[in-house]
Formats: sequence, C-alpha cells, structure tokens
Amino acid sequence: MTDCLFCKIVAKEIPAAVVHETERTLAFRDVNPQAPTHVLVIPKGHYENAAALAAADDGLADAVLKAAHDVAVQEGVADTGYRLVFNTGPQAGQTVFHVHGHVLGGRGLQWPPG
Ligand code: D5M
Repeated sequence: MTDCLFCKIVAKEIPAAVVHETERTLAFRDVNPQAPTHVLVIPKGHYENAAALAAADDGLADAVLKAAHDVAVQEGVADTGYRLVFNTGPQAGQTVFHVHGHVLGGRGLQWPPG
C-alpha cells in the first residue's frame, strides 16, 4: 500500500532501527518508546489490523508471534517478562493501520493498561 508508513519502512523508503528480520516479518524500534524495550513487529505484507492478520490462513500470524518472541529473547526481556500488544481499532489506540505487535519490556508494567 503506497501511503502506508510501515509499508514504506519495509520498502526502505523511510529509515527505521531494524532489530530483527525474517522472510515475512520485520521488527524495528518504536520511535516513541514506552519502555526500555519497545519494538514493533510487523508482517512485511500489508494487513490493516490483528483481525486481518488472523484471517490470513498461511501461518503468517504464527510467524509474527514467533518473531515477537525472538525479539524478546534477543532484547534480553524474555526471562523477566514482556508484554505483546496489538492495538486493534481506533478505540484501542491504533494509529498506524498496518498491523503491528508492540514488544514491551525492561521495566515493571502496570495492569490494567490505560
Ligand atoms: O502504535 C503505532 C506506533 O508506531 C506508535 O507507538 C509510534 C510508532 N511509530 C510511528 N511512526 C514510526 C516510525 N517512523 N518508526 C518507528 N515507530 C513509529 P499504535 O498501536 O498504532 O498506536
């Protein structure tokens, strides 16, 4: 999708601090980090939100989940604990409509979230 910010990051038209990449996924640091570790994990293909990703029947959701965990291991937060968040829809706070999982860790995280 030509006017999608994260598609432009995949296409390397916009720079990003990439920390992990597979054939079908990309992970890069959030530009506005909310925790010491705050990485976004996306499928390289364009899916608007978690519902669209879940409907992809080719194992892509599994690949994104595995990449998120691999990022947590790589960032050193897998043992202490991390949060994986998919804001889905405007009321949940989704602002970029290319599905992304936030990998958050490195500090104590409150529950419930705001
Ligand atoms: O999360 C969208 C997230 O995307 C938000 O935490 C900021 C982040 N963001 C926005 N632009 C960029 C760029 N260019 N690089 C890295 N991170 C970015 P949401 O769940 O949609 O609110």
